[in-house]
Amino acid sequence: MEGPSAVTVDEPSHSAAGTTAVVSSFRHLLTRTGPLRAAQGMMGLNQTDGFDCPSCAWPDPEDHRSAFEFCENGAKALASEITKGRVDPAFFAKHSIAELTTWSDYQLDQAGRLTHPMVRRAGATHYEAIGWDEAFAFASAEFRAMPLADQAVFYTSGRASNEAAFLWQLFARQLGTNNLPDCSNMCHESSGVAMKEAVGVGKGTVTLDDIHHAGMILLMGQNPGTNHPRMLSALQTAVRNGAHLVAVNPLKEAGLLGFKHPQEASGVLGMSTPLAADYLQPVLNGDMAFLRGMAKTLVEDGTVDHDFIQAHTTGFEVYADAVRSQDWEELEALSGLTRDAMQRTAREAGQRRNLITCWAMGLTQHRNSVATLREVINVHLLLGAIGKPGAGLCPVRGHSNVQGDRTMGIFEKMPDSFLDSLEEEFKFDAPRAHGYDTVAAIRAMHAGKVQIFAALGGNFLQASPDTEYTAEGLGRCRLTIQIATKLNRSHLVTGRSALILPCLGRSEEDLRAGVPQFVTVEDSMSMVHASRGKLTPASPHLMSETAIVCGLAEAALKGKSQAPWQDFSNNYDHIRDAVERVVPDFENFNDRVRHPGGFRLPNGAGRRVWDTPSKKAGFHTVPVSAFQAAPGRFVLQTFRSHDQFNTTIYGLNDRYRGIGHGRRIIFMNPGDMKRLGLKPLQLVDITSHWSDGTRHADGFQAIPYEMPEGNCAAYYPEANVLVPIGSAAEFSGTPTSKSVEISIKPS
Ligand SMILES: Nc1nc2c(c(=O)[nH]1)N[C@H]1C(S)=C(S)[C@@H](COP(=O)(O)OP(=O)(O)OC[C@H]3O[C@@H](n4cnc5c(=O)[nH]c(N)nc54)[C@H](O)[C@@H]3O)O[C@H]1N2
Ligand SMILES: Nc1nc2c(c(=O)[nH]1)N[C@H]1C(S)=C(S)[C@@H](COP(=O)(O)OP(=O)(O)OC[C@H]3O[C@@H](n4cnc5c(=O)[nH]c(N)nc54)[C@H](O)[C@@H]3O)O[C@H]1N2
Ligand SMILES: [Mo]
Repeated sequence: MEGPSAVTVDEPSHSAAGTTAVVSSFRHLLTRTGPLRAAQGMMGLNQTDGFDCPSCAWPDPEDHRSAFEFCENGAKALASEITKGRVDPAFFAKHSIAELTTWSDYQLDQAGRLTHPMVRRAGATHYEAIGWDEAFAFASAEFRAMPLADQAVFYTSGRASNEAAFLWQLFARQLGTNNLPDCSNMCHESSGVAMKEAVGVGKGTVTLDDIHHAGMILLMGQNPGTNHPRMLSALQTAVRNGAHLVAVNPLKEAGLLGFKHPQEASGVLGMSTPLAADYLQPVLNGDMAFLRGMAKTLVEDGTVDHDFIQAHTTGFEVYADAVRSQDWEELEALSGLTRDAMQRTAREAGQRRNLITCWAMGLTQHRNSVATLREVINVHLLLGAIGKPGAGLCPVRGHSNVQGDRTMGIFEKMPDSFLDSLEEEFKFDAPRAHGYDTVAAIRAMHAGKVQIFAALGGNFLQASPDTEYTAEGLGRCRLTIQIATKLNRSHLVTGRSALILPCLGRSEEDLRAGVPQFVTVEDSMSMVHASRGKLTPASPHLMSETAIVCGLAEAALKGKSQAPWQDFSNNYDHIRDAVERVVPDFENFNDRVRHPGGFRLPNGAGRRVWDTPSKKAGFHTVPVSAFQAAPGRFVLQTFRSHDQFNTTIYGLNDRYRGIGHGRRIIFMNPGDMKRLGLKPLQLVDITSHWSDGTRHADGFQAIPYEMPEGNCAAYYPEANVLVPIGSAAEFSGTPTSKSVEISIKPS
């Protein structure tokens, strides 16, 4: 049941997981598939001879995997993939595209798995079935008719395997374009930019063992109870080993407060391990000021690590001067936190030394995100808390293989060294001009500069900012191609013609010429390992992502490419051999990845080797900033409920926050609601404000929730219509999904 009258509100929880989570996992699996398939699926999840969980990128423990190495939300992701429902040619004959656009994202996901390649011919009201060869020929005719290679855009979502991603970027570059936007542009791009500049590597520097042995962990802008539930057992171990956890989040999130381990007796009995020893609630985007306050304390107390700073860094003096002259009133006003809170946190870190900072979208999706993350790094450099056991930087990645896709070359501006190796391996001239990132791609589509939009997974329309603007852009393409497992809104808002190319999911057996294949992925801590699907595919007509990319590329590049697409398609070892020759650090790839658990890619900063122009780690000094709304307006963040994976909506509840049966909700500070004269659950209309005009989302229900005054929260993707296309983070281009200026009025 959906709709305003159905929504229920309860007290938020004070801890995450426990047996309720286990019950919820089984319920999702059993209601969506048969008991046998559910059991088979769960047995394969995250085992060394099984498949990688299709949910988040948190790493698997190396030594002590339990028989059920998964979490509630991993089980939901699996249930959504192995569901009984089927979206087949009869489904498309029954439902016109116009009709399907009226379905909610939840209903679209519930419809089930795509079974056949489908085509929407120009002017058609319905999709119709098409054979694979004909589909490849259809696409290839459009590619060949396209005047310029840069009129094609190749999007990638972070669930694609390394093998599929490597071939996808090869296809794009052999066609002649670097237009390779990906979900990372909307996700951790700010982390990559800040870290690459400061410490020479765009990836996290810690291992799971470091987390277990940290002295102190700062958890900033992240909701692990929902989005990285397996992280909670690592945090529990850290706490038991004596770590001091500090949560920094405008909202009190259950998973940061406590954890009931579902596989321990105490957890089953409902006893929770307290996690955060200190819980700080800054205003949205107040983090940079908070971190500057920590830095000021460390510098003024003289508790910085002078030896480390001397040996390993540049820019300390300028930075130290700036933090000394910074006044506390400004930091308090911008962060919404007290001087005492900043000093307390800094002094704890100064004593414990071994600091790990974990962060996710609460830090990366703001205008000043790169500067904020440089401030995280500044604090670590002051403490020498990087490149030693139990200390370092931990951007917690989203999609299960988003980090691997980037390693494989999914990036609109790969370095020349990569392009040189690619050219040598495949004997062609790789394009050198940078391509479009996500926002640039949307703008180009809107301006009519894109003829073909092709997506390797994902839901570009719903994930992107400014839904209506993006929809108009997609509508201006000649052809849109979607390689996907499940039906979503990006399949319904199409170019003049459209293809849906249905692929195998992670959990499904991938046979090529009768031989089972496996693929590889890289997790948030740079572990590369194999993933082998086990289950019978949802339909005999599905192809693997890898084989689909080969089919498309071979047809579209005929005469232009000497790459052995057939060999790649028949045996993925050939792809890995090519990766080994092109991508650094993949020596003996095929051998090493066959070892249980795989191997870890080296990380310079993790060993205090700085791959920066100065060969040192860099302090960064810029004025403190925070996004503030005009008087009478609010700052809105768009975030995830407990029942979704990005744009895939598994259910309509948000259990830990106490919300049932609804998603068109805006969480508000209770005092703000009073001032606007709003009652709980009252309907409101929201307007967002940006220099290029206003955007509207009507009929949201206001719910009082403990958070700083002036701040609000609403669910992604429902609130994406409000995120302005023009509002992107400086230096990383990430849409500012966590700081949208809005006004609210009763409906
Ligand atoms: N089950 C499930 N798992 C997922 C996903 C999913 O949708 N569902 N998505 C995956 C993906 S792609 C990603 S990127 C990750 C996302 O993981 P998260 O980043 O945890 O996801 P969000 O829901 O966007 O949560 C943002 C959190 O940051 C806080 N926050 C917002 N703004 C600020 C701020 O300015 N400062 C601070 N300090 N905190 C702030 C919010 O209150 C919220 O707790 O999860 C991954 N895992
Ligand atoms: N307002 C707002 N917008 C956001 C965010 C936010 O916090 N707020 N978060 C951003 C973030 S962090 C991210 S990562 C992006 C996510 O952006 P995307 O990665 O584009 O979106 P997803 O919802 O993860 O994609 C789901 C679709 O992927 C397809 N799929 C699932 N599994 C597979 C598979 O194995 N293979 C293939 N080929 N397809 C598959 C299914 O068809 C499914 O419908 O959204 C961003 N957008
Ligand atoms: Mo993400």
